[in-house]
Amino acid sequence: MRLVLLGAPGSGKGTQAARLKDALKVPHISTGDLLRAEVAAGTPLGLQAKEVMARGDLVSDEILLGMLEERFSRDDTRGGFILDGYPRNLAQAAALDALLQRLGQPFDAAVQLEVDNEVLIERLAGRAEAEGRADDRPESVRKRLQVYDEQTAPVIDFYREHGQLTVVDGVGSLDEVFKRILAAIVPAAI
Ligand code: B4P
Repeated sequence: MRLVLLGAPGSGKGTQAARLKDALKVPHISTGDLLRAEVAAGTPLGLQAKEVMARGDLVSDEILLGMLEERFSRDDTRGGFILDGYPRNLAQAAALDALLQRLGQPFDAAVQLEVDNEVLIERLAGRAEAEGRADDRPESVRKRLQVYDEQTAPVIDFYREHGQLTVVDGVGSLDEVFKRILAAIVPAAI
C-alpha cells in the first residue's frame, strides 16, 4: 500500500500514520518528523528550518524535496509507504508525482482527514500543554491554518478533481478514525 495522508494541522495525520504503519507493515514517512529530527540534531538544515516551523510557515520546497528523495532512496520504501505531511502545496504535489513516477511507485490512495477548525484548534492547544511544541502556540496555529487554507487546500482540490481523493471523517476517537481509514483504503489496496 502506497498511501498519502492529507489534512490540516491537528487533523490526526501523524497520530493515525503511526497506527497504520503497524497495520499495513510499511514505513511511515513524516516530513514533520524528518524536519524535527534535523532541528534536534542542530544540523545546518535544522537551524534553517527551526524558525520557519516555529512561526507556522512552510519550509522551502527545495529542502523538502531533497529530504524526501533521500528517504525514498532507502530500500524499505519499495514495498509501500505512508507519506504524512507532504505534499503541502501544488509545487510539492508536482514534485511528488515526478518522484513516484520515476520510482515506478504511484500512490494507491490519497486520504484527507476532514476535521473542522474548532476541533483542530482544541487538539493543538491540548498538545501545546502536553508537549510544548513551539508551533502549537496559538499565534503559530493561526498561521498554520492560514497556510493550510492558502497553500494545501488547493492540493486537496487538485486530487479531488483528478479522482484521486478519499475523504475520511477525522472527528471521533482514535479507534473510530483508524477504522474509517482502513475501511476507505482497503478496497484501494486490492
Ligand atoms: P507536521 O509535523 O506535519 O504537523 P501537523 O500538521 O501539526 O500534524 P501532526 O501530524 O503533527 O499532528 P496530528 O494531526 O497527528 O508539520 C509541522 C511543521 O513542519 C509545519 O508547520 C511546517 O513548518 C513543517 N513541514 C512539514 N512538512 C512540510 C512540507 N511538506 N513542506 C514544508 N514544510 C513542512 O495531531 C495533532 C494533535 O491532535 C495531537 O496532540 C494528537 O494527539 C491529537 N489528535 C489526533 N487525532 C485525534 C483524535 N481523533 N481525537 C483527539 N485528539 C486527536
